[in-house]
Amino acid sequence: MYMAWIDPSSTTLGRTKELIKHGQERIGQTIKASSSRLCLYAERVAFLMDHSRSPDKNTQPPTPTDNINLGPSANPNAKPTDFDFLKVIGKGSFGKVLLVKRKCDGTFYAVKVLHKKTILKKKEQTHIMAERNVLLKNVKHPFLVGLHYSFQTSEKLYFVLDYVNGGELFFHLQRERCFREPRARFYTAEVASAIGYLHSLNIIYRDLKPENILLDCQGHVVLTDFGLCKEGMEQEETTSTFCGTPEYLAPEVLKKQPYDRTVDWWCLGAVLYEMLFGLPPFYSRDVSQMYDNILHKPLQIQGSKTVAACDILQGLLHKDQKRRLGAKSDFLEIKNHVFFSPINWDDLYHKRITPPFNPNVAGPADLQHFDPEFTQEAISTSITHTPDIAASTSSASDAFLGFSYAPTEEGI
Ligand code: ISQ
Repeated sequence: MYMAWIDPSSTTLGRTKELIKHGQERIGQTIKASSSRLCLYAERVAFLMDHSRSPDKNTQPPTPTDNINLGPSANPNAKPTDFDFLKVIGKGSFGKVLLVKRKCDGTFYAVKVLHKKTILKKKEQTHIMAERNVLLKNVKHPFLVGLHYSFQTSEKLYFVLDYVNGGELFFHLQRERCFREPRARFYTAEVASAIGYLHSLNIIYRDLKPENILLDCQGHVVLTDFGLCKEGMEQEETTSTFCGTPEYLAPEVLKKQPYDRTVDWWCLGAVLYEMLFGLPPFYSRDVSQMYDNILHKPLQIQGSKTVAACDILQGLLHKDQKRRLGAKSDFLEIKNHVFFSPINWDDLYHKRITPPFNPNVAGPADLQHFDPEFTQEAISTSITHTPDIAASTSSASDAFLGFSYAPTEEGI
């Protein structure tokens, strides 16, 4: 039973208040969302750990020194001391994303640091893991963040990624409230292209939202955290796991019913809707009301949007996954929708379309587009009481030599 609800977005003042409130809530949600993404990452790594142990060791409780199969990206010679750790640019309960500078050549990277221990606590979730791992696949696409290499110490995993400094799409969306159709179309097309590629590798992204969509220095889309995707599922297979921010949950995910790759097309619709209207579809500050809206409320499209935009939103945000746009021939259906008729997909893929907005970053270390909540945080911390031994040869002290930061509570 739900309490009586007056939709504040039905009045202009109400909608403005709602947008402000939503913006404030978003700051908190970015942190929660990061944590949910990392939770997925943890599941994946826990799976890897489970399968990298020998059968007799499988009966033993795992220890933080377990080696993890990081696949072809593993660089056994890399270590934390190779880098100067400069800023926190994202965080969640399982670890952080840090801006680093590699000492040998001065190159900036984003390094995702995950704690093996926290991941191991999630071990009970390993049954939801797919059979093969994204890390073991050669995933490379112009709109997916590049993984340069990875390494581990006894307690942590390090993923060395492209540093993308045009800011979160969400950051720009908050500043401008909403985007006009051509701009929204451009970002949606680049995102769809990346999702189509992941689907071609049997990877379901499943966690698409503005916080996961970054812009590079030219204004092209870069999706992060595809390493957290569900993968290994053939076209007809589904899964019934759940992780994500409620706003973008597809009805089947909410109902804990099996879902498939069409979940990503729902999320694409949710992102496009938010770009065009400034609020997610079915949004309510009351989470149970929002759940109810996602499950039962017909999609409402207000204002002067084109027929093509309304039609693609109706198609992508179809509550029945079997009737959703993309259910029959996946990315091809999206590509061929009239909303994307101005897009030349080949030019898009090759970045021959000039982005509609230039983030104007001064250089690779320019952090102006990142949330100060993250960037102003001192990096670490408890380096003295959580010594981390490089899994290969480095000593505990060696493992921390590269960290040029002030102590905080969690540590890197
Ligand atoms: C790369 N650059 C900036 C921020 C990031 C966040 C997560 C993953 C990769 C990133």
